[in-house]
Order: sequence, then structure tokens, then C-alpha cells
Amino acid sequence: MADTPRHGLATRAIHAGQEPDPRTGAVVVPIVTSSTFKQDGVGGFRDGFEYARTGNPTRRSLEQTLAAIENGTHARAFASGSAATDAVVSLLSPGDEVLTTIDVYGGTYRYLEQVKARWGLVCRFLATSDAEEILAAITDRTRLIWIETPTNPLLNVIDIAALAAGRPEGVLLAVDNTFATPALQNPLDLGADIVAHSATKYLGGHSDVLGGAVITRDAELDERIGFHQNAVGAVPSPFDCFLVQRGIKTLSVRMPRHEDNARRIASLLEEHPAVERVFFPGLPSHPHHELARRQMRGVPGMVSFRLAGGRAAADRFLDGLELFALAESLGGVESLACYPYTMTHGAIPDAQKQAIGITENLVRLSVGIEDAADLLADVEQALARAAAP
Ligand code: P1T
Repeated sequence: MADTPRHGLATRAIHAGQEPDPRTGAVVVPIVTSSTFKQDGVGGFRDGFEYARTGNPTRRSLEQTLAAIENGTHARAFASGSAATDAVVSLLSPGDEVLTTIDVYGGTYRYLEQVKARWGLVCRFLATSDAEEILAAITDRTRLIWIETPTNPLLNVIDIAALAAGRPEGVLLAVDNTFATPALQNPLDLGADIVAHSATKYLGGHSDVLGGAVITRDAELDERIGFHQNAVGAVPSPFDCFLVQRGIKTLSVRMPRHEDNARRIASLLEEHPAVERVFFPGLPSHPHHELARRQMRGVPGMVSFRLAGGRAAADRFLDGLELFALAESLGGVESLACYPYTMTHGAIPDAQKQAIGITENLVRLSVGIEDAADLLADVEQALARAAAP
């Protein structure tokens, strides 16, 4: 089915790139495992397929779905979100500058600071989520602005349209849309050039696959990303493509449930004496609440908060949880709790973490789609343990 803008997100997620199989009529895209494809004479590729690193039917189908749900025209699937980040950054050359915020996934910080800086990229991490301040930091070497919004783990919201409108020509704007997902925001519609994803999270949705994606509306950018995809080879297996595509089919029903459960937990936390501060853009008390309402069609199921009793209270809270599993990652149907200071953001130097508020009493929750009452009861009893050692 050719995708057209008249189809809504749920329809695109289920149909785009997913025509019933022409030979068998199978309504689910086949998992094609062949690593190579017979040529009809040298260079006679059937439907463009030659070798599975370069292209695979299951992956192509997923890429069509990814492009359609992000309102893009081109997409490339990767073996992880980190591989997708690498593909975007590969657009730059030594001496070029990338601007980002400190408040990004710790692995993105580590990649830029410990891999690309050594290679000659100038990486600047700004302690702000204010679009004007980010724009003011642009220099004549800046080639890429890379942002997450909402950010990981502090859930700051950054004005994508303001960055897109205010950056000078020649500066690409890439948005890591892992947290919001296309169910809540489409950065390309707001003027971004590139959308990146860790499909490991909400897109896959079930904590059973690693994946990444890069989506654009620009054939030339896509060709360069595709060159990198083929040259480096960090491609997802056909089975992983199937899992991500299967997850995407239910994205639009999962996200409101994640949001609803997270809202209830954020409200509980906000009222609780054991909690010092809650970070949840769906709460009117969040400093970027108005921007979040303007930019997104809802908020993801991520809630971060600081406990009043310092690190010891955070440890007791995490030990006390019964339904929430202490684990990295997010966006799956099951609820997870994470301690960003040493887990997801352990690669960021302590002084920088403290400066932006990734403190030793910070906990991040990925709120799943279990029954709200059960999740609330679990958080409540763990808070009681945190408050009374
Ligand atoms: O883990 P991987 O699929 O390679 O994705 C990296 C990545 C990229 N962008 C964002 C916003 C992310 O949150 C991640 C991975 N994050 C975690 C594992 C985590 O627990 O935050």
C-alpha cells in the first residue's frame, strides 16, 4: 500500500511498506534470512537485492514503515540506536563541530567524547535546554546540532521549531526522537533535517530487540547515511527487523497507556514527602510544560525524580520495588527503574552530572502498561521504605 498523508499514524504503522506478500498473500512481512541474492546475469539484481548487508527485503519493509511513521521520505534501519547515532555523525568531517546538550543519553555522550573527539570532531556539550542559548553557541565550525527532546534523563523539552528556524544554513538539525516517538511528535514537520531513534525502546516496545533508525526527507542525506550503513555494516538482522516492525504496529495504543500510568505516578510522587522534586513534562509544575503541550501530542511514560533522603534513600527505594525491575533501557511494556548516576549516565564525569542535575538522589522510571493501581502500590510501598530505613 502506497503511503499517503491521508492515513493516520496507526494505519501507517500497520500498513506502510507492508503489502501482503505478492506470491503467497501472507499479511505479515516474511523474514527473509538469505545473506545473498541470485543475480540474473552480472548486475541483474531482482528488485535491487544483491547482498544482505546492502539490502534485505524485511529490512526494506521496516525502513518504509519507519519513513512513513515519521512523515519522512527515506529511512535506514540500524542494529542499535547507537549505530544510528554513528551514522548521523558520519556526515561530519574532522574539524567540524557538533553541538549537543550534556543532558543526553550517557552512551551518546561517551560516543562523542571518547570516540569522535579523538577522531577530530569538536564536540561541545551545553548545559542548557534553551533554544536561544543553543543557537547562540553556534560557531562557524558548527555543522550539526544534535538534541534529544524530551531529554534523557531529566525530561527537559527543547523547542525544535525554534532551533530549525534559527540555525544558519549549513548547520544540520538532528533530533533523537526515542523518548517522544512519532506518536507524540514529528521533528521533520517542525523543520528538523534528521530524526534518529533507538528502536530498542518504544518503537520495539517489548524489551526484546536492539534497533536503531535514521529518517530524513532528503534523498542526498539518505544516500550518505545509506553509504555508511553499507560500508560499516551495523545492520539489524531480518528477525530484529520483524520484531521492531511488529512493535511499531501497536505504538499508537501503547503510548497513551504509558502516559496515563506515568501521569498517575508523577502526581503521587509530587505529593509525597519522601520526594524532593519530580521531572515530568506532563505536570503543570514542569518548567517546560507549555512548550511540551505545544510541541507534543502527549508525553511519554518517563518520570524522573529526586528523593529527599539522598543516595541512601534512592538505594532503599530501588531495593524496595517489586514490580519495577532495576534495569537500564526504557519504553517496554514492563516497568523499569534506573539509577542514572551510575547506570545510563555513568560515562559522564561527576562534576558535569552534578552541574546539570543528574544527582546521586535521582531515579528514573520507565512506566510500563501494567495496571495503574498495581504500579502505584509498588511505588508507594518503595517510597515508604525509602523514607523509613
Ligand atoms: O541502546 P541503543 O539502542 O544503542 O540506543 C542508544 C540510545 C540512543 N538514544 C537515546 C535517547 C537512548 O535512550 C538510547 C539508549 N538508552 C538507554 C539504554 C537508557 O536506558 O537510557
